Amino acid sequence: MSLTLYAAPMSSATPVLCALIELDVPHDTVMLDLAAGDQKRPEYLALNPNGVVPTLVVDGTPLFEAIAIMQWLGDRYGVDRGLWPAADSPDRLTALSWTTWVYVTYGGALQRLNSAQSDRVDPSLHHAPLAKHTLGELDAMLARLDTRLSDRPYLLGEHYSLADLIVACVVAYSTYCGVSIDAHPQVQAWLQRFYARDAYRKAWS
Ligand SMILES: N[C@@H](CCC(=O)N[C@@H](CS)C(=O)NCC(=O)O)C(=O)O
Repeated sequence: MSLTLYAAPMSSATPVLCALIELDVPHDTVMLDLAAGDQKRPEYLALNPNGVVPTLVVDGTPLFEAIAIMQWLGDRYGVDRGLWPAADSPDRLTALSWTTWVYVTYGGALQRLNSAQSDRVDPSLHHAPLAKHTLGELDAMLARLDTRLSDRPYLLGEHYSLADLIVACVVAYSTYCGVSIDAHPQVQAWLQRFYARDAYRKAWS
Protein backbone atom coordinates (compact mmCIF):
# COMPACT_ATOMS: atom_id res chain seq x y z
CA MET A 1 0.00 0.00 0.00
CA SER A 2 1.44 3.40 -0.94
CA LEU A 3 1.04 6.24 1.59
CA THR A 4 2.07 9.86 1.07
CA LEU A 5 1.56 12.38 3.87
CA TYR A 6 1.33 16.07 2.97
CA ALA A 7 2.42 17.92 6.06
CA ALA A 8 4.02 21.06 7.46
CA PRO A 9 6.27 21.41 10.51
CA MET A 10 4.50 21.90 13.87
CA SER A 11 1.01 21.76 12.38
CA SER A 12 -2.17 19.69 12.43
CA ALA A 13 -0.16 17.15 10.43
CA THR A 14 2.27 16.50 13.29
CA PRO A 15 -0.06 14.13 15.24
CA VAL A 16 -0.55 12.15 12.01
CA LEU A 17 3.21 11.93 11.54
CA CYS A 18 3.49 10.82 15.17
CA ALA A 19 0.88 8.07 14.53
CA LEU A 20 2.75 6.86 11.42
CA ILE A 21 5.99 6.70 13.43
CA GLU A 22 4.30 4.97 16.37
CA LEU A 23 2.78 2.39 14.02
CA ASP A 24 6.07 2.05 12.10
CA VAL A 25 4.22 2.33 8.78
CA PRO A 26 6.38 3.02 5.68
CA HIS A 27 5.31 6.26 4.03
CA ASP A 28 6.55 9.23 2.03
CA THR A 29 6.27 12.74 3.41
CA VAL A 30 5.85 15.89 1.34
CA MET A 31 6.53 19.03 3.39
CA LEU A 32 4.53 22.06 2.25
CA ASP A 33 5.61 25.63 2.91
CA LEU A 34 2.43 27.14 4.33
CA ALA A 35 3.90 30.66 4.41
CA ALA A 36 4.61 30.39 0.68
CA GLY A 37 1.04 29.21 0.04
CA ASP A 38 1.87 25.70 -1.22
CA GLN A 39 -1.40 24.48 0.29
CA LYS A 40 -3.44 26.78 -1.97
CA ARG A 41 -1.88 25.64 -5.24
CA PRO A 42 -4.26 23.91 -7.67
CA GLU A 43 -2.41 20.59 -7.57
CA TYR A 44 -2.77 20.44 -3.78
CA LEU A 45 -6.39 21.70 -3.78
CA ALA A 46 -7.17 18.77 -6.08
CA LEU A 47 -6.20 16.51 -3.15
CA ASN A 48 -7.68 18.59 -0.35
CA PRO A 49 -10.10 21.34 -1.43
CA ASN A 50 -9.81 22.93 2.03
CA GLY A 51 -6.23 23.94 1.30
CA VAL A 52 -4.87 22.78 4.66
CA VAL A 53 -2.59 20.03 5.93
CA PRO A 54 -2.67 17.13 6.59
CA THR A 55 -3.70 15.02 3.64
CA LEU A 56 -2.77 11.35 3.40
CA VAL A 57 -2.86 9.94 -0.12
CA VAL A 58 -3.61 6.21 0.05
CA ASP A 59 -2.93 4.36 -3.18
CA GLY A 60 -3.82 7.53 -5.07
CA THR A 61 -6.95 8.44 -3.07
CA PRO A 62 -6.70 11.48 -0.77
CA LEU A 63 -7.92 11.27 2.81
CA PHE A 64 -8.20 14.55 4.71
CA GLU A 65 -9.04 15.72 8.27
CA ALA A 66 -6.46 14.61 10.83
CA ILE A 67 -8.92 12.69 12.97
CA ALA A 68 -10.23 10.68 10.01
CA ILE A 69 -6.67 9.88 8.94
CA MET A 70 -5.63 8.68 12.39
CA GLN A 71 -8.77 6.62 12.98
CA TRP A 72 -8.21 5.02 9.57
CA LEU A 73 -4.55 4.32 10.41
CA GLY A 74 -5.74 2.68 13.61
CA ASP A 75 -8.19 0.47 11.72
CA ARG A 76 -5.72 -0.43 8.96
CA TYR A 77 -2.47 -0.87 10.93
CA GLY A 78 -3.13 -0.42 14.64
CA VAL A 79 -5.10 -3.58 15.39
CA ASP A 80 -2.28 -5.88 14.20
CA ARG A 81 0.25 -3.89 16.22
CA GLY A 82 -1.79 -3.88 19.43
CA LEU A 83 -2.25 -0.10 19.28
CA TRP A 84 -5.93 0.11 18.31
CA PRO A 85 -8.84 -2.10 19.43
CA ALA A 86 -10.42 -4.70 17.16
CA ALA A 87 -13.52 -3.62 15.24
CA ASP A 88 -16.04 -5.59 17.27
CA SER A 89 -14.57 -4.91 20.72
CA PRO A 90 -16.06 -2.59 23.34
CA ASP A 91 -12.72 -0.76 23.46
CA ARG A 92 -13.14 0.25 19.79
CA LEU A 93 -16.28 2.14 20.78
CA THR A 94 -14.43 3.83 23.63
CA ALA A 95 -11.52 4.73 21.34
CA LEU A 96 -13.87 6.28 18.77
CA SER A 97 -15.74 8.17 21.48
CA TRP A 98 -12.71 9.85 23.09
CA THR A 99 -10.80 10.53 19.87
CA THR A 100 -13.82 12.11 18.18
CA TRP A 101 -14.64 13.99 21.39
CA VAL A 102 -11.20 15.58 21.51
CA TYR A 103 -11.34 16.82 17.91
CA VAL A 104 -15.01 17.81 17.76
CA THR A 105 -16.06 18.86 21.26
CA TYR A 106 -12.79 19.84 22.95
CA GLY A 107 -11.27 21.04 19.66
CA GLY A 108 -14.35 23.13 18.88
CA ALA A 109 -14.08 24.91 22.22
CA LEU A 110 -10.36 25.40 21.63
CA GLN A 111 -11.10 27.11 18.32
CA ARG A 112 -13.54 29.43 20.09
CA LEU A 113 -10.85 30.22 22.65
CA ASN A 114 -8.29 30.97 19.94
CA SER A 115 -10.73 33.24 18.10
CA ALA A 116 -11.43 35.07 21.34
CA GLN A 117 -7.84 35.67 22.46
CA SER A 118 -5.08 34.29 20.22
CA ASP A 119 -2.24 36.56 19.09
CA ARG A 120 -2.67 35.02 15.65
CA VAL A 121 -6.25 36.30 15.33
CA ASP A 122 -7.19 39.86 14.37
CA PRO A 123 -7.54 41.65 17.75
CA SER A 124 -10.81 43.24 16.57
CA LEU A 125 -12.32 39.75 16.83
CA HIS A 126 -11.08 39.18 20.38
CA HIS A 127 -13.67 38.83 23.13
CA ALA A 128 -12.40 38.58 26.73
CA PRO A 129 -15.70 37.37 28.31
CA LEU A 130 -16.00 34.63 25.66
CA ALA A 131 -12.39 33.59 26.30
CA LYS A 132 -13.07 33.36 30.04
CA HIS A 133 -16.26 31.38 29.52
CA THR A 134 -14.58 29.01 27.07
CA LEU A 135 -11.65 28.41 29.43
CA GLY A 136 -14.25 27.31 31.99
CA GLU A 137 -15.81 24.92 29.46
CA LEU A 138 -12.42 23.44 28.58
CA ASP A 139 -11.58 23.01 32.25
CA ALA A 140 -14.83 21.09 32.79
CA MET A 141 -13.95 18.84 29.85
CA LEU A 142 -10.47 18.22 31.26
CA ALA A 143 -12.11 17.24 34.55
CA ARG A 144 -14.03 14.53 32.65
CA LEU A 145 -10.81 13.30 31.07
CA ASP A 146 -9.16 13.33 34.50
CA THR A 147 -11.97 11.15 35.85
CA ARG A 148 -11.55 8.73 32.95
CA LEU A 149 -7.84 8.41 33.83
CA SER A 150 -8.35 8.15 37.57
CA ASP A 151 -8.30 4.35 37.71
CA ARG A 152 -6.23 3.47 34.62
CA PRO A 153 -2.91 4.76 33.25
CA TYR A 154 -4.22 5.02 29.69
CA LEU A 155 -7.56 5.82 28.10
CA LEU A 156 -8.31 2.19 27.29
CA GLY A 157 -6.80 0.67 30.42
CA GLU A 158 -3.35 -0.73 31.13
CA HIS A 159 -1.84 -0.24 27.67
CA TYR A 160 -0.95 2.77 25.57
CA SER A 161 -2.89 3.07 22.29
CA LEU A 162 -3.44 5.47 19.41
CA ALA A 163 -6.41 6.78 21.38
CA ASP A 164 -3.93 8.22 23.89
CA LEU A 165 -1.80 9.67 21.10
CA ILE A 166 -4.77 11.37 19.43
CA VAL A 167 -6.26 12.81 22.62
CA ALA A 168 -2.90 13.78 24.13
CA CYS A 169 -1.81 15.71 21.02
CA VAL A 170 -4.86 17.97 21.20
CA VAL A 171 -4.65 18.43 24.98
CA ALA A 172 -0.93 19.22 24.68
CA TYR A 173 -1.65 21.80 21.96
CA SER A 174 -4.33 23.35 24.15
CA THR A 175 -1.77 24.04 26.88
CA TYR A 176 0.10 26.21 24.36
CA CYS A 177 -3.16 28.09 23.75
CA GLY A 178 -3.45 29.05 27.42
CA VAL A 179 -5.46 26.13 28.83
CA SER A 180 -4.24 25.07 32.27
CA ILE A 181 -4.04 21.42 33.31
CA ASP A 182 -2.89 22.33 36.83
CA ALA A 183 -6.15 21.19 38.43
CA HIS A 184 -6.05 17.79 36.71
CA PRO A 185 -3.30 15.57 38.14
CA GLN A 186 -4.24 12.43 36.21
CA VAL A 187 -4.15 14.35 32.93
CA GLN A 188 -0.74 15.78 33.88
CA ALA A 189 0.74 12.36 34.67
CA TRP A 190 -0.74 10.80 31.51
CA LEU A 191 0.66 13.61 29.34
CA GLN A 192 4.11 13.02 30.83
CA ARG A 193 3.82 9.34 29.85
CA PHE A 194 2.95 10.45 26.31
CA TYR A 195 5.84 12.95 26.13
CA ALA A 196 8.25 10.14 27.08
CA ARG A 197 7.44 8.11 23.96
CA ASP A 198 10.02 7.98 21.16
CA ALA A 199 7.36 8.65 18.52
CA TYR A 200 6.42 11.92 20.22
CA ARG A 201 10.04 13.07 20.37
CA LYS A 202 10.69 12.10 16.74
CA ALA A 203 7.52 13.72 15.36
CA TRP A 204 8.15 17.03 17.13
CA SER A 205 11.90 17.17 16.52
N1 LIG B 1 -9.63 20.33 10.56
C1 LIG B 1 -8.35 20.24 9.85
C2 LIG B 1 -7.51 21.45 10.21
C3 LIG B 1 -6.27 21.54 9.39
C4 LIG B 1 -5.56 22.88 9.55
O1 LIG B 1 -6.14 23.88 10.00
N2 LIG B 1 -4.29 22.91 9.15
C5 LIG B 1 -3.52 24.15 9.19
C6 LIG B 1 -2.16 23.90 9.83
S1 LIG B 1 -2.29 23.60 11.57
C7 LIG B 1 -3.22 24.64 7.79
O2 LIG B 1 -2.92 23.86 6.93
N3 LIG B 1 -3.31 25.96 7.57
C8 LIG B 1 -2.98 26.55 6.32
C9 LIG B 1 -3.99 27.54 5.86
O3 LIG B 1 -5.01 27.73 6.55
O4 LIG B 1 -3.78 28.12 4.81
C10 LIG B 1 -7.66 18.92 10.23
O5 LIG B 1 -7.73 18.51 11.41
O6 LIG B 1 -7.09 18.27 9.35
